[in-house]
Amino acid sequence: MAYQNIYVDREGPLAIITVNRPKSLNALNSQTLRELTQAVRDNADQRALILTGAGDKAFVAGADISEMAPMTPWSAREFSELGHVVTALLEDIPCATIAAVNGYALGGGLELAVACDMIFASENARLGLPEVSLGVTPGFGGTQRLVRLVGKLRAKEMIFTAEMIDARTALDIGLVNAVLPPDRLLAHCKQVAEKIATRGPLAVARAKRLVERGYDMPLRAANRQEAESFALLFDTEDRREGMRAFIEKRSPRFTGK
Ligand code: DAK
Repeated sequence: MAYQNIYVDREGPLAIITVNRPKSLNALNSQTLRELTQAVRDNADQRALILTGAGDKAFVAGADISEMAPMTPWSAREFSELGHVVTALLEDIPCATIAAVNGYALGGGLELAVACDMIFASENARLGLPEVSLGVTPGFGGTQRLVRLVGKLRAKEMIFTAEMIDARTALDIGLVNAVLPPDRLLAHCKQVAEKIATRGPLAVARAKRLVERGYDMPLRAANRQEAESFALLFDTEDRREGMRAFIEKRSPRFTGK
């Protein structure tokens, strides 16, 4: 697929997907959502995937309001589905996903970020769910994922007031992992991604699935699932290599088998 609104850079085990519509602050129209879905799918076998926005002003300033304005309830439903597909995919793929929030992350932009495994923000980032100021609710999972990250009280305040918060406040409420100077953001995300890429790929993928799936399960069932995964990984070459490397005091050479 030739992309018009995003670009993808592969750097060894990492893929960097950049939403590239800086004139509209990287707003997500349906074409961009389709391209993102394709790019995430095509790069799911990389070890880590970084999502960011082009330019120095915005990660993604939300769903494209000019495309949404004339929508009927039916086309709005279809549009919402596109957002749900890409956000669910980000949670389902085995590789780690990192949002590099380099400016505004609003509405659908924040919803995209909170579907990633980690969020790093630049000092100039502003995050929010302004949908109710447009007369709609968040439509790409914002009412659900944000609550799980920051709790009901904070999420409701953000959703009901539609106010943006700055990067420091986002850090204080546990919405981002860390705040970096703008010129250090991408390098930091790459560092974290490269670190993850040195770890056992099957173990990282399993751990991601356990966290995602276990979150909504009763604790006992989730712990049982964890025990089963742990046991299954004992039958892998990576597990043997990881433990052998420790005993031989060298770095492991994981093959994903
Ligand atoms: N969509 C389209 N264009 C956008 C945009 C957006 N979300 N955000 C910015 N732009 C465009 C502006 O219109 C402007 O275009 P020109 O006038 O230059 O042609 C250009 O980007 C630069 O923006 P500004 O001139 O406004 O820049 P400022 O620095 O003054 O302000 C801002 C930056 C981010 C504060 C401001 O642009 C802003 O408030 N933008 C809108 C942010 C927003 O409300 N985002 C949430 C969108 S709603 C659903 C499905 C999906 C959703 C909801 C429901 N269902 C089906 C139920 C999702 C909803 C959303 O994400």
